Amino acid sequence: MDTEKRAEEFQQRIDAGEKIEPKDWMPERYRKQLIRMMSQHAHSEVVGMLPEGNWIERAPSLKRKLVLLAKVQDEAGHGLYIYSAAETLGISRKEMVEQYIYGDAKYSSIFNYPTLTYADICAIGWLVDGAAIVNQTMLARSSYGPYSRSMVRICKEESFHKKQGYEMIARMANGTEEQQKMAQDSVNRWWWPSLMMFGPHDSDSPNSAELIKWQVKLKTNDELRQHFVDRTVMEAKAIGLEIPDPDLKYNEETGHWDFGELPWDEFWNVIKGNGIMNKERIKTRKKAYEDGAWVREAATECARKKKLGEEKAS
Ligand code: BYC
Repeated sequence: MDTEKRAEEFQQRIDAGEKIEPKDWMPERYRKQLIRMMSQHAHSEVVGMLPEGNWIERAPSLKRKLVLLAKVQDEAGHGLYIYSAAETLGISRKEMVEQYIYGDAKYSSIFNYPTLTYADICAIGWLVDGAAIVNQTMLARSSYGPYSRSMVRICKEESFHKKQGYEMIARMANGTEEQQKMAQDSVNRWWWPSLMMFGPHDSDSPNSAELIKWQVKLKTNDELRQHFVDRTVMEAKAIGLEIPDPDLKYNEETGHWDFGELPWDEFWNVIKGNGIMNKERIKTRKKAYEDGAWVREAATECARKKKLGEEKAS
């Protein structure tokens, strides 16, 4: 069958809501787009451990320390599920990780901001995991089977992360005057970067049209951002925190919250590698990867010997 006919049939399967599985025929561009997006997603989960890991030793109680430790471990797991799902597309984890550490593969802009106070950990749980879950709930219905299935457990865990973040920030917002100030200050700093997680406006998003045609993304960047704003404004109101946007206003006609323009120069600057923490994050990941080389070699050798032993015995 020629490629054009195959592409037509592929699109028909997508339109009928069928999942595409690793051994199915797929356009080369579909494979490439998925590798790009899934590997960026996996890198983000792993690098996302750094800003929060920074506070494990300084969490204010044993309970908070345990919760944070578990959350950070969950993020490592998410990275591993997504790397494994991406490997079904014919690329190795090593290649993906090295494209990121030594190349220019992207990861979420949000992790290039520093965590200055413990309130930032609360705001990350509420806003960053909150934004992630809006995006990932959609990705759980994505057309590529392994990606969508990897999202099921990830969404359950992210939902728990978001709830615990909201519980923590609510407590701070209702705490002492100093705690209230800390909570508000962290919301002021994390609000706009959280909105940036959804990517550029649809009109500036070169990948969206193709990803939507193939139902990798089922909603656009702007649609998801609006959904996040609508639900988060109400949550902020419920605990007495201000959203730092003078243009935020309920629109009776649309039934949505209108909001101000994002600082797009900052967004493009961060994804080009010039954010506050970009260099530090890459340096840390590079060191961890290189320090861990002997572990990977030992594990590979161990698996090789085990397989050899099994072959001899049979
Ligand atoms: N940051 O055409 P566009 C987490 C890039 S981690 C950096 O709209 P697309 C968590 C984009 O890659 C959750 N780069 O792209 C972990 C593209 O560049 P390239 C992370 C961004 O793919 C620990 C260019 O800009 N979630 O939950 O259609 C603790 C043009 O954009 C960003 C995911 O990764 C950005 N924010 O849409 C707590 C979700 N935005 O590649 C929480 C999976 C855009 O052409 N990914 N760019 O050079 C996606 O849903 C989509 O890839 C995006 C972008 C919505 C991010």
